[in-house]
Amino acid sequence: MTPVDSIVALKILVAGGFGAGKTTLVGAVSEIRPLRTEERLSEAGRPVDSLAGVEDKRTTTVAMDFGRIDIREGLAVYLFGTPGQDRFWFLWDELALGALGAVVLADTRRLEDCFPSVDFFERRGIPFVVAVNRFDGARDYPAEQVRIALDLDPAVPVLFCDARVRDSVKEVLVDVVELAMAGRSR
Ligand SMILES: Nc1nc2c(ncn2[C@@H]2O[C@H](COP(=O)(O)OP(=O)(O)OP(=O)(O)O)[C@@H](O)[C@H]2O)c(=O)[nH]1
Ligand SMILES: [Mg+2]
Repeated sequence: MTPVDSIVALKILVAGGFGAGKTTLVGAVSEIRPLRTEERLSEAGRPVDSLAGVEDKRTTTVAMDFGRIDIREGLAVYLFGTPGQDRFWFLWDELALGALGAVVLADTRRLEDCFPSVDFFERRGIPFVVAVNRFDGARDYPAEQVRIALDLDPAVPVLFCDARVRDSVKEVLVDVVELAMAGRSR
């Protein structure tokens, strides 16, 4: 067993637009019971937050999601999922404190919703990957097209995942961890 003092813990943020699947992703991969802060969506939010594509969605994250996974022995990842609604932007700076990397979850049916997340991490120099969450019925776009649409730096990896599937999410996290570590050793 790895001695406790040699366990490395990394903080990774999971961001992206409203309803992109952030809470789903943290829940799919976490080895502890994830902490959730879901509140019911109200009628008042209907004109503001589009539910196109996720019509069954009943709740939204109002503070954060929290989960943990051991990527390999001695390397733990603490996952912090951000709230998707714009009115919770004030929480982001605090959530981002100490984050070594991030996943920007994208839904190709409304790619523009992840612009603010991309912008946030670019400005703060936090390494991130863009992970396209493959929703059923959404058109598949090649990674290069997603990169162009989001005007991403060539160094930003574009990946594909299913936020509901543990192994798929784990692969994304391994890539973020590698990216974060490469950045730190430079
Ligand atoms: N078909 C499909 N549905 C998904 C997938 N990921 C998430 N969903 C569904 O999409 C809806 C939104 O998922 P959430 O995980 O709540 O999204 P979120 O990004 O946390 O939402 P906010 O916190 O409100 O921004 C839920 O109804 C999920 O069941 C996916 O990969 N495929
Ligand atoms: Mg959520």
